[in-house]
Amino acid sequence: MKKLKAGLVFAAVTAALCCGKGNDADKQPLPAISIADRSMNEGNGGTTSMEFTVTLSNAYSAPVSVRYSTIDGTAKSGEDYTSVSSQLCTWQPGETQKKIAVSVVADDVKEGDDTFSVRLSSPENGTLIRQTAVGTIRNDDSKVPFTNAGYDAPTSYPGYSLAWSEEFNGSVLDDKVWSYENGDGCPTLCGWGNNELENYTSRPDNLFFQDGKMIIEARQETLGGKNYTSARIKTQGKKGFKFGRIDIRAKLPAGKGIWPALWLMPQDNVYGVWPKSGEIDLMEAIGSEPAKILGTLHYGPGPGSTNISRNYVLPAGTFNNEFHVFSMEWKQDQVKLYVDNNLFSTVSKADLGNNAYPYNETFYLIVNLAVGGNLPGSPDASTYFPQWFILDYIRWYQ
Ligand SMILES: [Ca+2]
Ligand SMILES: [Ca+2]
Ligand SMILES: [Ca+2]
Repeated sequence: MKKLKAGLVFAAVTAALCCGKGNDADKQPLPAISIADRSMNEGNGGTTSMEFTVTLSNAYSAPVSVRYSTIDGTAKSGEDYTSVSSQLCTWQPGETQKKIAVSVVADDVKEGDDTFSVRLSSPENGTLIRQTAVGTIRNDDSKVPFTNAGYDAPTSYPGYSLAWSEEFNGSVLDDKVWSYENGDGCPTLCGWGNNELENYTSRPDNLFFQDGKMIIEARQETLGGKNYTSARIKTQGKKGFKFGRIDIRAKLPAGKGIWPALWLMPQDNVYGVWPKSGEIDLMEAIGSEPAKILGTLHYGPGPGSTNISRNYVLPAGTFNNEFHVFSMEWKQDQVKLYVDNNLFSTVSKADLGNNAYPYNETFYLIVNLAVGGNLPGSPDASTYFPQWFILDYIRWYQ
């Protein structure tokens, strides 16, 4: 009782000290307005309401209001959520907490954890102390979005018969044919010789199967001191190739710093260490140029590579919007490269001049999806993750 009385006396004195002619609101500090981040699962149908809590530091005797708008991040309005522009949020006298609801599009398609922002502006009877909140729509899906559309190769060629094929129609990688190459290449070949930024793993997060396809997923995540993960597999010591025709049907990823490759290295270094015994890059792509692929034959005395590199640009569309077939027709003293059976590079023994021609030997296959590195440069804010390199089949005719 005594305490309460003292309090009342103090309040009265404070009021008396103040200017005297103002209303009740003048005696209170303006509340500070803050909005909190929000993170939630996307949901799997219709829409999900993402509610942001907006708080006043203290109740106020007059209405307090603020405007709010959404800003795209990796989440895009219209696609991932419904944008809001300059809406009003009002606290009635005595209220301290309000909710701002943003409608999120809930689907069953795998994506990254996408973000957008809610930004407060134009406060009335308040001051902004935390103006922007990040809303994270957490991926809760496992189905990679793609269809089987695109070029498909014939299943026979005159003069050839199928010697081997990998259809990727199962649910696990055949370890009689394939091995994973994990890590960052260190200590012997850090960054895999190209200053690549990824850590390769054999986790199902980075390589998995869906709808008769093998999918390598490049992810933006920290693991083993690297900021990206992906996968790299090879047939070294398990399956060798020499001459014939190889068809590989694939749908490529895209984006700055994304680097998918289908390539062959010599089983035995008959002519000496790289690049003397050759390297055949049947297909590699710089993700920032999604309509173009490169086909490159490396050779020469070293230590760097001499090479013959040619490219193929699609007449329409990009390599990431549907499947294409990357092929190599290979015989004694000649390698030809194709996209969708369009020849774009022929390299013959004579083209190597006085260098050893190393391609009349057995090679093994490598399939990988690199992130960053000397060829594509680093990813930037425009690069979306995850990225998917999707293989339908590898067929070898002889
Ligand atoms: Ca979902
Ligand atoms: Ca989704
Ligand atoms: Ca398949």
